[in-house]
Amino acid sequence: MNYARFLTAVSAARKPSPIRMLTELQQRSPPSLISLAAGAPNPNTFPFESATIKVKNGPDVSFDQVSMKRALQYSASSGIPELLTWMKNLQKSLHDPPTASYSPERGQMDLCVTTGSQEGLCKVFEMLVNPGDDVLLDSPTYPGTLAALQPLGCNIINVPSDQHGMIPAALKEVLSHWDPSDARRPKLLYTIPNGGNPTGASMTEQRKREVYELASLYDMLIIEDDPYYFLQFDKPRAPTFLSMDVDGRIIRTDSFSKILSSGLRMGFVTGPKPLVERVVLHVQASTMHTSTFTQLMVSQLLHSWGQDGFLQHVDGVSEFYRKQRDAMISSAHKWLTGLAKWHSPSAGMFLWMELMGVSDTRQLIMEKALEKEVLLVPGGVFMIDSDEPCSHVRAAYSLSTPEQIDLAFGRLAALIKEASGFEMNCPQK
Ligand code: 09M
Repeated sequence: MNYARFLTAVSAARKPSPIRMLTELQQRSPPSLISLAAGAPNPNTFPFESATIKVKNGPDVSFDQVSMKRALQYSASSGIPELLTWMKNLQKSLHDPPTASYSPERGQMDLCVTTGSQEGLCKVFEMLVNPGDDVLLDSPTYPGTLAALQPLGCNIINVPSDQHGMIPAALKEVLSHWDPSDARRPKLLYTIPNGGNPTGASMTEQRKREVYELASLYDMLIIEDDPYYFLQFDKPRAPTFLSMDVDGRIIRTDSFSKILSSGLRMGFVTGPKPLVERVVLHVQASTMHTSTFTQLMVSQLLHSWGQDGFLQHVDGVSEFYRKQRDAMISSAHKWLTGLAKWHSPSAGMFLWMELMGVSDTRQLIMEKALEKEVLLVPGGVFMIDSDEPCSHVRAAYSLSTPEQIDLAFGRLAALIKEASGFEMNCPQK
């Protein structure tokens, strides 16, 4: 693949910092090396000495005086080596990416740590999107994506989707406006393949294969934003775009937010080396690196669990959300039959509902819902054009108990009855 074709001028102009290169060299050298090179502070002056973090059902994560000094110091922009190695092995065993054995120029699988997948996504978009570029995605989508993309001045094109995500035939139809050799054809497609935010939709393997084939035909990159990968309720988990990536055109963002901690802010970008390197250069120029302390904390945990322990943990997490999903669906049947329409999600944390007789949910939620003590996200915030009326809402089943969910849907039912009755009496609305 010719990766240079995809880069913005800003990304192509990024150069490694000579000082950071020396620092990284030093970190790989024996302790006998005397370095007067790095401008790192002396950790002996720092106030923190050691730490022990209790882990549920497992050995403590502990920092003695030596490891604490490392945790409090600058580290490599791509991530600490032992965490990168652990994650690379995980990606290989979960996705077996064809690119793992490629040469770097052909798009060898590489990986870097980011401060949440949001940082990865934002930097990937800034690497690839020029003003005026066409970017394809299936709307409604995650507002954090729109917030990162829209200021870049691109033209976002919606690819129709249903409860199984992006529809390949619809993508084919959208792409038919260009010849596969047209220099102005779209370069980029973004999708959330599992437990989509906000729709809860999950793509089938067949759809992914068809979308990948179209991306190959038009030589597009695919951004696979998959924070809900481990929150799939049916096993085996669906094969990922990364697992199909014979060309080296997949950039995958993973997140620890839904399985280890959202506040620690840790995510990963996996993709072709020439592109991951550009993301790392951007990290180097902005945050420098994700917190060394949190990386070491997570790395210690993962090494003590091993892959089996990690997979056991995420299975427990997905089992929790499956029960929450079941509770929400059963309350939806009880209270919202005839008032709303929905598809039961097979992954993630969200139920996407169309409220019948409500043409736009924004006013309903912003003004009336609080009065009734129930809060949901109005669907408009997930749309490319947020001013378009939208009759959907997003309900998260992550935080509330089944009892609270039931109570909330009772309140929502009263709200819909009131609002739809009102709309029927006011046909001009
Ligand atoms: N709501 C997300 N989604 C969200 C949300 C959030 C505060 C976050 C998709 O933590 P990260 O950076 O790894 O996750 C970013 C991310 C990327 N991609 C599809 C996501 O859903 C996180 C944070 C308050 C509300 C939030 O509502 O949906």
